[in-house]
Amino acid sequence: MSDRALNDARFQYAYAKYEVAPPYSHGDWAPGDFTARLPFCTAVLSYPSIQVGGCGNAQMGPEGRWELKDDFSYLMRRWGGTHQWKTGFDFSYVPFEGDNTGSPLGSWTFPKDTLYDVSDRSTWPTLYTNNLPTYANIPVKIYGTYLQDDWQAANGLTLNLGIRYDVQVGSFNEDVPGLLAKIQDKLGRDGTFPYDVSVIAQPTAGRGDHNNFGPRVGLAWDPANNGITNVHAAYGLFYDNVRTLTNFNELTWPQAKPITIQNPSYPDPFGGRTREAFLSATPPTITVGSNAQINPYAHQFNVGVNRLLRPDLAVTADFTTVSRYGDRDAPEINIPDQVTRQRPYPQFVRVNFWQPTADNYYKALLLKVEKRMSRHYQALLSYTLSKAEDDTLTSALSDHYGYTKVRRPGVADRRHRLVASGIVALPYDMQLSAIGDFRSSLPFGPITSGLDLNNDTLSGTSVSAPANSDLPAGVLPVSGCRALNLDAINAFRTSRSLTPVTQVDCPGFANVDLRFSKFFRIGGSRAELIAQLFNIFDRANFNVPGNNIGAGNDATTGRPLFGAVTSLLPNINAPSRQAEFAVRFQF
Ligand SMILES: [Ca+2]
Ligand SMILES: [Ca+2]
Repeated sequence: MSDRALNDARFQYAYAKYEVAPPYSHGDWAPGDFTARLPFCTAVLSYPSIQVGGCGNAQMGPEGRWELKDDFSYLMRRWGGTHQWKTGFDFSYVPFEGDNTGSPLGSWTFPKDTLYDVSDRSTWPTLYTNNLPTYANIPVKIYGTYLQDDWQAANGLTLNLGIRYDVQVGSFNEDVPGLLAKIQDKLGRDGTFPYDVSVIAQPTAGRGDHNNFGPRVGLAWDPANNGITNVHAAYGLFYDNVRTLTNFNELTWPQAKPITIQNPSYPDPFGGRTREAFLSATPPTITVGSNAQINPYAHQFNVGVNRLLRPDLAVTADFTTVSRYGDRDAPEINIPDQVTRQRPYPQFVRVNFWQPTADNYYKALLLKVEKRMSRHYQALLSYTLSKAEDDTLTSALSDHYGYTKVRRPGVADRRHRLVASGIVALPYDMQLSAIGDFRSSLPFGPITSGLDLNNDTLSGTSVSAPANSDLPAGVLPVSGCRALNLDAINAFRTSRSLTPVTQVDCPGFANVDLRFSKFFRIGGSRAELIAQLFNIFDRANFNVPGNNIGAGNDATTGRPLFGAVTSLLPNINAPSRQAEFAVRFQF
């Protein structure tokens, strides 16, 4: 617009669709159109070692995005220095629909790898579930706007000041009756709640989150203004998107009309009744969102210094903290009163209630020494000291009734990580490089199998994996390889005539790769011969150890399987030593 002002306007349209089609159908259908898919469905038969049947988990999920974005910047030399002002807005309309075929012909769980035999009770199914196909349409409007100033206050001193405002409309199922009415129009069925959920107590009258102001400040300072030392610090408040896929359950349970029967009769689980007749006599399990749900938000803080020791050698130290609040917890709020055993809402069985009480914390110190390529070699050494914690509700503590908020290690918490790499340029166009990656152990979450030790009707919580069942008193979620209470674990094991655990494996990770290459010139083209060795020390990098406190012993070693590693880490580049040779031509 001028030599000081720049405007940048953009528009985009994007479209994506996930298609999980029934096996061999290669099908592509509109979401909510189940007629062509249902003939592919059979009942699901689950045996301990194999599952057969179903609808192939068929799901159709188209999502579009219409985005309009504008950024305007203006350079100003006044007010004590140079200011680069920037402001703009970002608007997106995101239509998103999705469906799920469910298990309309039912799903049976059998206790043995044996066919059902009417005369052998040990082959009878233990569980029957049935969910009808579901559909939801949750379009969202996303608005963002900001103002920022990059202010060069003096030579070597830059300040960044800014504020951003974000709001998402539609991301909180704000209008449940309206959304259900749209489903009714689309499917011609089940668009209204068959049960009145307005009886569930809500902390606020309406839904939505409109106070998402995010201030940011930053500073970069070169004290001598000579490029040798740089001190920087920054703070910001950031807001996360709510993923609408996670909002489906509040709209789909009325359509799914879920049925769960323990120890069902086979092959007719309803005992001669129709599905509807069976359902009408059974209180449902429902999902309700709290009106107080918000966009999760994070306070991020960073301070650090870089310094050049020599023109080719630099050191960096950075300290970062992230405190993130308001993510979704889903406690079951209809557990019986501990004394009277009455459920607060007797017309329902379980009431899964989404509320913004899941928090997490991360802090890290990063140290780095970097030597640029000179005198035929370069090298990098970086070390990270970090701690990740989750602070969420769990019902797994057997000495507490119902839910308790517990701060414990995050599943990806690694305390130490060291990465070293280097490249040496050899004569005759040859090059040798190596990288080593060393990490301390991950934590793991001790579990038990389906136990309700505190009699709150919940055998743990599935919200914060991997706590999926009540833990013995004194054992905390995800405390394996951290503050594990082995005495409490062994008290539990001894009471069940299991061998006490004396050793818990906490595998670290170590890997070293080597790469050699030589360049050739063949006429006018160039070739590179490459030899790579991965995991040169043939190190076995194990996954976290067995976590079931009630596990028996290894048949060979006699050692309890709890605390013993039995498998390698998944998805690692080189589970064992590997060599790779390649030739690359450039022409
Ligand atoms: Ca907010
Ligand atoms: Ca329990």
